[in-house]
Amino acid sequence: MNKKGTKGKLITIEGIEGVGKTSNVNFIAKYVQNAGYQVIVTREPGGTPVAEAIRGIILSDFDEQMYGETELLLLYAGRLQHVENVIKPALDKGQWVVCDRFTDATYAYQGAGRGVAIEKIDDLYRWTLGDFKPDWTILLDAPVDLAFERILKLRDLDRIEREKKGFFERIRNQYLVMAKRHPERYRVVDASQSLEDVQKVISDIMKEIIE
Ligand code: Z5A
Repeated sequence: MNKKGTKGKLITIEGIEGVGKTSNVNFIAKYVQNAGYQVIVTREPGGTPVAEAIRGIILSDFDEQMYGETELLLLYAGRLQHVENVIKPALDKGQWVVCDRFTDATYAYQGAGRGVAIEKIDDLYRWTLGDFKPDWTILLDAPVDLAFERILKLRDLDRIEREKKGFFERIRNQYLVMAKRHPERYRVVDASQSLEDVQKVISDIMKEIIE
């Protein structure tokens, strides 16, 4: 519990690569902090030493095909470590947690992107996390071409990012479907605007979340 006598809340930030998740996690955390709460920023895949090592495997190139199901199992091994060792203890202490990607990324990337059956993802979710879920999810949405234009100015693409455009179109679409399905926790931001404008919209959302 925090000073206000409440448990913390989990805010996840989602979207395809290049939409500005990393650019906005600290902005969101600052907002929470200014409202008087302690906050931690974390990410997936990753967030603990074991989960960061698993992230290394997920994003690396191997001279062997990696199946969508393999990615799924690796992601959930890391996620269990992350939720049990970092996220839940922080929430129990009353801290807020801002996480760059979380469970919805698996439905988007491994489900819609790789074509892994949703039932398999649901089963693993239930088995590892039960009914644990984010309190709020901020989806940064932008066209695939624009998002990749931003990324390509910065760095080389990793194993997953070298997939074809259709892969990312399916992922973007799946995120929008989930946002429609869960309006109580999703807020969608048009991430094709300038960073300043994106952050104005995020501030309005944070106001709603905090109050
Ligand atoms: N993955 C998965 O498959 N399944 C899962 O369940 C999970 C993850 C959890 C993790 O990569 C990979 O793991 C990811 C999905 C997969 N795919 N791949 N590969 P990551 O954690 O490194 O995530 P990422 O999406 O690749 O991060 P990113 O490349 O850092 O993108 P971003 O965080 O959304 O964008 P950014 O770094 O904040 O911004 C990119 C550039 O755009 C930068 O120069 C900014 O200054 C600029 N930017 C940001 N916003 C704007 C606006 N509004 N206007 C102009 N320029 C902007």
